[in-house]
Amino acid sequence: MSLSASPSAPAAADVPVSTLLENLPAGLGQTRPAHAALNAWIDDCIALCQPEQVFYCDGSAAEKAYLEKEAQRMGVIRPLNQAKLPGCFYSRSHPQDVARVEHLTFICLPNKEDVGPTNHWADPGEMRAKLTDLLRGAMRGRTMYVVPYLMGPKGSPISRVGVEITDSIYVVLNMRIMSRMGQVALDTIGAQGDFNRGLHSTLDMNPERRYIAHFPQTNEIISVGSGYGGNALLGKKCFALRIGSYLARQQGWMAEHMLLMAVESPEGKKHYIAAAFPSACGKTNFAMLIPPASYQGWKVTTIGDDIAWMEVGKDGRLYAINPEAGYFGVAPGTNYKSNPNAMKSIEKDTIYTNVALTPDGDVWWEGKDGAPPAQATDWLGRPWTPDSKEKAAHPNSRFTAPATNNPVLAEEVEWPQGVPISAIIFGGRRAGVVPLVYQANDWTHGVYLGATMSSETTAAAAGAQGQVRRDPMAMLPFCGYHMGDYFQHWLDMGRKLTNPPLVFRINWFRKGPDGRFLWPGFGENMRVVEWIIDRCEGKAGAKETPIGAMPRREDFNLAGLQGVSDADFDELLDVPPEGWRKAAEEQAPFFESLAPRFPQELEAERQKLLARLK
Ligand code: GTP
Ligand code: SPV
Ligand code: MN
Repeated sequence: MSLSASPSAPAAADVPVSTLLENLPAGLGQTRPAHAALNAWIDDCIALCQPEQVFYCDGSAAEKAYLEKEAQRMGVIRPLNQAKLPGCFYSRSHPQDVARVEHLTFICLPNKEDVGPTNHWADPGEMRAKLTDLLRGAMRGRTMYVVPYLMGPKGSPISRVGVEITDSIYVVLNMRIMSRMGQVALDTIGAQGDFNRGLHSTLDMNPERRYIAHFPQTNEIISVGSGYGGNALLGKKCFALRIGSYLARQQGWMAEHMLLMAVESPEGKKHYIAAAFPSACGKTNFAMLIPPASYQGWKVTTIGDDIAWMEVGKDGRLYAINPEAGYFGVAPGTNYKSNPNAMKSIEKDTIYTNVALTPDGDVWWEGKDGAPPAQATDWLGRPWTPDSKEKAAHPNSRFTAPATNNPVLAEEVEWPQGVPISAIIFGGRRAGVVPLVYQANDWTHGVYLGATMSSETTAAAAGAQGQVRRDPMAMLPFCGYHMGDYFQHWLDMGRKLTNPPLVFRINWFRKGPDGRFLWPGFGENMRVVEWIIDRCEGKAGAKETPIGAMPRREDFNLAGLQGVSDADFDELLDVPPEGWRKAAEEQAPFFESLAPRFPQELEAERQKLLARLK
């Protein structure tokens, strides 16, 4: 966390742990919650971790001002150029703590079979014992922060509360952007309401002592050894997705890695779309899309950019809320051309992590607007120039920005009942084979499309990049139980949905033989949205293909589109039969790996596809 972390050989011991809070204003951070079970758990954590100080967060403005000042004094954040970027701060993580760590992420259930082959399993008792040892006295000389947070709109039956206990002031400052943090959460649980318990300590940031452990049966998370992103901001992937998906199956709802957008036509008709793309595959960009100039009168607004919690409404439709209150977005590639609304969202009150710093206190990353700065300081604190061989910003460098900064934030974000979803989109990053867009024949076929999704890996997780891997529903790293049971849950939800969303598959990333993206993407993705909405309204035509319904040229709005030749368009929508036969055949071992919990209905879909491809 140090801004002066040695770039070449970062020894864990060099990284200063957060020091104690000083000059604590009277009355701030000292009010214990009025919830007996919460207090008992806090006391257990204090006894175990032995902090020097405990700070109870209330989410107030006074608290924010004080903690920002203290975090600066500790060297955890530094102010950026306040004339250019008011309220913005710069932060660097430990050089070996820059992304989610899937190999160190565990689901702890008594039966190994219940987590399935796509998760790492640990025995709950053994994992708890190991982490208890690591946490014993871990906060000596440190401040322990108690961070209550509400996931979802106030008063929503779909919303849930978590409490994160952490020794990282950086985590506190991020959680207060990413969630509805403080008193509102305590008010929601009152004296005895249910809440997720999340205990987090950075320890000494040593990757050898890093574990992200989930205990779904007790609605509990313990995370040690990392201070970054989804590893440490426990409301996000740990609670909202891994624990959330487990609770959702038990309780009959859905927790998904999906953006939520509202699309309004010139006639004033609104549709809500949920879309699951894997990490760093375009959710934030799509959620903030600006329609091209030829789309006069169309309006896209953002409800969420990463996570959706959904349940069946009385009318048999699927209703969704965004549990989050901010964006933890990928910085590289974000610019005024690709995503102007994101750029405006990060102009103020934003924390930038692992980007590059310019001499005038501004931030920079690969793919930002304009020429690269003549000189900068890279994400490791080293001098950088455009001639440097290495990237200035880490590929998984991120901004943390409040959703209220978004110029196109949807008014619906606060709706307690959520928004009714017209269409679900699954999308991956695939250079070949998968067309720009096609439609599932029905819900079951849609579940099959989600279940068979694969995508090239990105910098959002530690490990090799650009390798095609299966990522069902973009949930591979986030499903808190057996993937076969998860598919069955999707099918079961379909039976409860008398008016289900239509399901589509998209791919913005298909490449031509010359290696160039065939589709311009970003704002132009509106053309695909229009076809999808017109399908929902029964207006747009399509051709039936073995894989699903696809737009013909005459069904698709190409007016004013530049840079896509007729040949490009044909290739974007090409369904190479050999490639598809191979893909369908390669699904068999994956399906078998999930037996006996793999739903036969999805194997039947695979057989039908193979028959249609003959
Ligand atoms: P997480 O926050 O990790 O869940 O990622 P995300 O799904 O929100 O991805 P994001 O929108 O941040 O995009 C990640 C990368 O994909 C960025 O580098 C974008 O520039 C790029 N990208 C997004 N949309 C498109 C698109 O339509 N076409 C192309 N070619 N690239 C895109
Ligand atoms: C992702 O990886 O899907 C993210 C970033 O949204 S993190 O919060 O680190 O999981
Ligand atoms: Mn994500």
